[in-house]
Amino acid sequence: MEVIAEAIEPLYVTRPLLPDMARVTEKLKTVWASQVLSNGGEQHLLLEQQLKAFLNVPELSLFNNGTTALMVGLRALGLQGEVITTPFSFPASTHVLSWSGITPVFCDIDPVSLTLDAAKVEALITPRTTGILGVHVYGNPCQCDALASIANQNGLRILYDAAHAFGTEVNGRSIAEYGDLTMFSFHATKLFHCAEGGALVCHNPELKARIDLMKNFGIRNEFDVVMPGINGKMNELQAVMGQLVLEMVRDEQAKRKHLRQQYTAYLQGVDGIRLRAVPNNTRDCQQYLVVEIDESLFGASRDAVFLTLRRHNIHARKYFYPLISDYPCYRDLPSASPAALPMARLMASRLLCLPFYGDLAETSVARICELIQSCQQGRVNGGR
Ligand code: T4K
Repeated sequence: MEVIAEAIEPLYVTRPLLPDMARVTEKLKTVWASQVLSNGGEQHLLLEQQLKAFLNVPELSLFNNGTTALMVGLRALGLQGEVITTPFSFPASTHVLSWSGITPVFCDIDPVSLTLDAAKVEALITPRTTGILGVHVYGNPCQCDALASIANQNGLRILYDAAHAFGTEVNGRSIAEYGDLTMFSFHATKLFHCAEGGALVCHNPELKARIDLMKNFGIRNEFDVVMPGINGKMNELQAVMGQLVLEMVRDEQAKRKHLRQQYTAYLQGVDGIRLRAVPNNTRDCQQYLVVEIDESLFGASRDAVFLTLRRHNIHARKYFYPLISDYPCYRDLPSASPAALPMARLMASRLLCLPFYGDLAETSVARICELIQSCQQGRVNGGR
C-alpha cells in the first residue's frame, strides 16, 4: 500500500515514555561500577520487586521480551497437542503455539470484550486439547470466570496474554490473578516498557522457580543443568529502563485518560463512530484508543478513514487486521474457516487504533477527529 502523505510532522499510534537522560546516565553508572550486565543482577532484582508491588502479584519473572515469556509459559504448563486461542491478536500469540509444536485452534470472539467467546470454546475441545491461550486484547479482560469453569471441567490449563493489560484491574484485583499464568509485554510500544522486555506472573514460588530455571538454560548452578531451558533473561540495561519508566506510568495514565475524554468529546454523537470502552468493573490501563466505524451508519469505511489519516501523515493502525487465521501459515487449519469466525472478521474490518500517548497535543486530537468526520461529509478526498 503506497500512500503519499502530507509533509507535516507525523503522528504515530504511540510513542514510548522516555525517562530523563541525566537520570538514565546516573543509574547506568551503578551498572558500570558493578560490571554486571546480565544474568540476574541487582537491577533485575530491583525491577522484579518493584513490579510485584506495582501489580500487586505474588510471583513475577522478568523476560527479555513477551514472546519468549509466552513460549516458556506454554512449556511450564506442559501444553501440547491443541490449544484454543483467538485469531484477533498480534501474530505472537499464535506463533508461540506453532513454535512449540502445538496446533492452534481458533475460536471466535465476543462482540463486547473482543476476547475469546467462552460460549464457543467448549465445542472446540477434543481429546488433544490441553489448554486455552486467551488474550486480554486492548486491555479488555477475557471472560475469565467462564473460561476458568470450562478449564476446570475439562482438565485444561489457561495461559493469558496480557501484553496490552499492564496494571488492568477487575473488581479491584489484578488481571494477573486469573488463569494459571499471565504474560506481560514490556515492548517500547507498551504503556510500561523496558525498550524490550516481558514478564510471567504465577501464583506460587515453586512454579516461579521452574520458570526462572527454564529462562536460564535450565542452569541451577555452575555444575547442575536440570532441564532443557532457553535464554529468556532480561538484562541490566532493560531493568534500569524499566525502573525509570515505572516512575512515569501513573502520570502517563492520567494524561491518556484526559486524552480519551477529549476524543470522546469530539466524536460522541457522530453516527457510526463508537469509542470502545472496558466494562464498568474494570480499571483500564489506557493502552489503546480504539474506535469502531460502522460504515452503514457513518457513510465511510474504516479503511477510508485509515487512508485519509495516512494521507495527512497520521499513522493510525488497523490492529488487528488481517486476522491471524487468515495468514498463509494458518488459513488451511479447519478452525481458520472464515464461516466459523464471523465476529472476529467483522471487528477486524471495523476497528482502528488512533494516536494515543501522553504528549499528544489537544490540537492534534482535534485535527484527527476533524479529519475522521470529514470522511463522512466527503470534504476530504479520502477514497472509499
Ligand atoms: N501478544 C500481544 C497481544 C501483543 O500485542 C504483542 C506485541 C506480543 C504478544 C508480543 O510481545 P513482545 O514480544 O513484542 O514483547 C507493535 C509492537 O512491536 C509489538 O510488541 C506489539 N505487540 C504490537 C501490538 O505493536 P508493530 O508492528 O505495530 O510495531 P511498529 O514498529 O510498527 O510500532 C508501532 C508504532 O509505535 C510506530 O509507528 C511508531 C511507534 N514506535 C515504535 C517503536 C518500536 C515508537 O515511537 N518507538 C519505537 O521504539 O508492533
